[in-house]
Amino acid sequence: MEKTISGVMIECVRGDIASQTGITAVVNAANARLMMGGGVAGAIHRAAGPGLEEECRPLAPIEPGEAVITSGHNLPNQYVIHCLGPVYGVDKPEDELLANCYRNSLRLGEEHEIESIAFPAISTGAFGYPVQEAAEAAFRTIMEIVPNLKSIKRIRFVLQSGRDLEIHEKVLSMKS
Ligand code: AR6
Repeated sequence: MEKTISGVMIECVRGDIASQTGITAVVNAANARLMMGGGVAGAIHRAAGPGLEEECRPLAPIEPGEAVITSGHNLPNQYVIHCLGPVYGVDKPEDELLANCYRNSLRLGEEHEIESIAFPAISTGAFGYPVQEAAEAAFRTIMEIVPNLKSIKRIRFVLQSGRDLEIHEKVLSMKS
């Protein structure tokens, strides 16, 4: 599913965040140490190779809501934007911290004049954020920012499961 708002195409697809060809930057649902982890952080680091951890080391630790940028190493993308999502029920206010992940990722993307960016559903795995609530916060934030974007023309959400894809498509379809 896709939707164009203020000249920016926003789309939801089912897939693997580590195999997004044709996308300038992919976003990592990182841990504070910016090291290999499970889920998204495992897939991204495995595909990128050990050079990614090396580049990340001096940038860590990061705080919930913060984002940093590195090159993509062996990924098919020029950049990886690493952000630390909130742990649901622990890092508060979680909706604001999650919104900061999207704000800071898009800001870094604009600073590096990227054309396209792909996000996973940050915080909805190991960090326990309910998918529907996370999708509401993500799209609400993106809709606020989209009119101000200059270089970013495409925002893709990459969901691992059919259920998560369906939830994101439903939430996106209600936004304008
Ligand atoms: N591609 C797209 N989505 C994925 C993939 C993938 N390859 N793998 C998992 N997902 P998570 P978090 C989905 O746990 O909740 C890590 O261990 C997954 O189904 O990766 O922010 C780090 O080291 C879920 O919906 O990120 C951190 O410690 C979503 O991506 C911690 O987990 C996010 O799941 C971060 O937790």
